[in-house]
Amino acid sequence: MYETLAVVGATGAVGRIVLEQLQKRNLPFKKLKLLASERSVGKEVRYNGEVIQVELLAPGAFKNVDLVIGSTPDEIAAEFVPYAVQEGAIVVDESGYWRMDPKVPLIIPEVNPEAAEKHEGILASPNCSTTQMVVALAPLHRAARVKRVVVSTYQATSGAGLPGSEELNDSVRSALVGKTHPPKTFQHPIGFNLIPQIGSEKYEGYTSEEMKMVYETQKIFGDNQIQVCPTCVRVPVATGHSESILVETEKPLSVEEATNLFQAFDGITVVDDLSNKRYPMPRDCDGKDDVFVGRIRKDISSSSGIAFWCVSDNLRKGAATNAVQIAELLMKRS
Ligand code: 11C
Repeated sequence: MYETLAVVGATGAVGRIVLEQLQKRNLPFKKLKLLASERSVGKEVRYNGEVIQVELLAPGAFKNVDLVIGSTPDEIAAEFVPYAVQEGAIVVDESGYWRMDPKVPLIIPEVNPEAAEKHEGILASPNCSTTQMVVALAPLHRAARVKRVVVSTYQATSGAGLPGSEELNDSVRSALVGKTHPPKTFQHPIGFNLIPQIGSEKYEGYTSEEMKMVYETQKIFGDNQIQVCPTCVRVPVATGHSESILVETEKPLSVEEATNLFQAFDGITVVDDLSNKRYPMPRDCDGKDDVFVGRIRKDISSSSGIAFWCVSDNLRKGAATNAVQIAELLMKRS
């Protein structure tokens, strides 16, 4: 039984959606505790008609807490997760810190729910750009085994949290009056620009964000043979990551087969009607929980490839929704 649930980082961009999702999905816990850094302590948050005060994230805060959803930067997760587990809680962590730890399952409930059965107190939710791609690839992988993926991302500024969203607004406003807003969160001004760097240099000219897409995809599918070649780009869009994906499968798939597989998969909505100008766009996916797929077409450069376009709200399925679904999975099994 999970009677007491704690949300860490409840006042952040993702934390707020975690609370919204908990209500929407009506998770069966009895008591909710909200934890955050000193800056947010004492803030009042409304939940299901109740007012809850934010408490300090510190050792001792997890006594009598059964389940935690953590939505914090990596360095905070590195510190609080071990003491939360020591105090007896199970933690669903959204940060990048624990994902590749061999003892920590990395879960997308529609894709690998069985991995949640074996854990030592920590379960991780993947990076937003990985999650939407893996949800989209999952039905193709089950039917025809994915061999290779070439992906280019068009990632929204809210991926960098509230400071990223503010910097987009400031940067666009400045550019409109012929000025340059000095960038702080991003490497360059983001208004009317694209930045082909997310994260720091990590491996052979690929960034940390790009390598997350490689390693996390292999871990979730449990298949280190899947080859992923990513290019991650920050774009001046507030919410909703888009991805251009080219996938090669062991068994070739027709466009019709791929479309049927996407349509039958829980969590995917297909929007694909080029002649009527219908395809997924970030502005239509903002605030929705599904992964949207469109522009499904044959790879005209090879015999075993399918190309498609994939959009999802990075704060929802890419973060809050997936974490709440993991919590829901644990609760259903208890
Ligand atoms: C971005 N994907 O768009 C990043 C944000 O590992 O959870 C999420 C980073 C992570 O900037």
